[in-house]
Amino acid sequence: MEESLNLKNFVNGNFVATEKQLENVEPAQGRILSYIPRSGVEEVDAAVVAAKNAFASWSQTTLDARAELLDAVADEIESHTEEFALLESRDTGKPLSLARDVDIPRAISNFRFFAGAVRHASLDANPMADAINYTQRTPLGVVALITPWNLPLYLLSWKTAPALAMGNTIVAKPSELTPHTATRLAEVFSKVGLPDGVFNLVHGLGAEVGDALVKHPDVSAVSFTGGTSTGKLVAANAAPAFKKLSLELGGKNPTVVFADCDFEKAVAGTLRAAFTNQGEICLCGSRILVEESIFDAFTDALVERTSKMVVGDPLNEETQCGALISAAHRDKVERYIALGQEEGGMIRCGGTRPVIEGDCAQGFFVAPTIISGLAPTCRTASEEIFGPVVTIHPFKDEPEALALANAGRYGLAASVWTQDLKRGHTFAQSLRTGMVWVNTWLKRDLRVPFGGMKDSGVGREGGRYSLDFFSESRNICIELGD
Ligand code: TXE
Repeated sequence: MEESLNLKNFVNGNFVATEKQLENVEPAQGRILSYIPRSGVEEVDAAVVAAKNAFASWSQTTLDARAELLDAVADEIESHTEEFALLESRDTGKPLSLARDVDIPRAISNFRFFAGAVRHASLDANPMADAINYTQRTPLGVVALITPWNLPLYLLSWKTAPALAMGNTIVAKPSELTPHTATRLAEVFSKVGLPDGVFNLVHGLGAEVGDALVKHPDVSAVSFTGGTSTGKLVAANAAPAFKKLSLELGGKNPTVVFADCDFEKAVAGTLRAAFTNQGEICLCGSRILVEESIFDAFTDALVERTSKMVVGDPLNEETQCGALISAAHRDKVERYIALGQEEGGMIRCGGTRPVIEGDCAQGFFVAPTIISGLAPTCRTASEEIFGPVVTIHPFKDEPEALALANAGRYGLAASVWTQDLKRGHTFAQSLRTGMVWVNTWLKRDLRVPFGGMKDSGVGREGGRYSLDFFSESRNICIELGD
């Protein structure tokens, strides 16, 4: 890491520096980790031109050739898993063990999965008595991929793999808070022989680089993952040119626990859903709804388990909860803890900054926090906090649980805990969320649709949904005559 303190953009196969730079802070230590380009319109233009020029030949390569390259990318990342995991952990503050076990392996499988998906994809033919229709899928051109800081490589690979597989060229803009693994990915592309200009990377601020990319006339589609208010801006900026748009935004996901659940399994699952990655995952279960008859016992068990979580240096193997992404985000999370108390809530555990000694003394840590006693409609219980803070609420029966779970502006994901399979099905089907897990959380199958309803976004990613997004489906009708 020390050699690469000044990160560069990657444009047309070359690493290029910019005059202006931004500081990149290591969240667990509160110190500068590296400097990144503060790019602007000029750098965006150069990257789009490179991508546009590369499109003509890349879009003509065979599916097999593209799939082979994706497999080579996966192999290359895999042989450097530990290096990628360390970069991700230092950039985000997440536990190294989590980056090693989840982020990096999932990024690798994204490349392998989409290599396989295009190899095995088939298209429709719709015969008529005197003609035949067949569907063709053509790439879109230059696509902009804008990604957040919570799962940097995982989410970038989730978009990059299908975009390349379908023959598009890319300008990627990672979060300015987590530039490292995206830069390392550019090196991998270079190493495996991806033609120049097919993948370009422009670092910088959202309001500068992201904004210019979304508005660029030669960008055909925008795939964005980030906050809901930024998503609104991106949608407004993309609309005048009718760009294809995929928005994966925020959530305030309910975890619904019925009295007939497997108690131990439900406590463990609720804990995982609440605090994995410091609660900084759009899918985290931050509104815990528990049936009245087990509410006290469940809350006590959850509080006990949460209080024992190891918070601290992400590089320690036993750490379960690392640092939050930035001082500003830590402050925002703390404001919600204060608001929760003003709104009448009781802090059942956490609520403070843990004291961490050594290198991480100045890191942005918040202890995992559970708040009870709040009205389910209050701000703390309905706005996205995106940190290790959850609220817990009792419900009396299934209709009330459903009304509470479906309340609010978001509709991303939910998890439901019950041993009654019929109830699991019917309740899941009545939820207004893009994804529902029953008796589990964050179990991922890369073929299934991923995305949200309401203010949680527009469009679906995953499997054929991603392949559809990154291509135009066209019909060709051939008259066969009598
Ligand atoms: O995200 P932003 P932020 C939520 C979470 C968090 C809040 C804000 O609640 O507290 O969003 O986080 C780029 N045009 N999520 O401010 O700003 C930006 O540079 C184009 C949920 O960090 O949405 C980054 O690359 N792009 C989420 C990306 O957008 C712009 C994950 C996301 O940053 C832009 C992260 C603009 N005008 C935060 N402004 C999830 N769904 O998982 C910024 N960007």
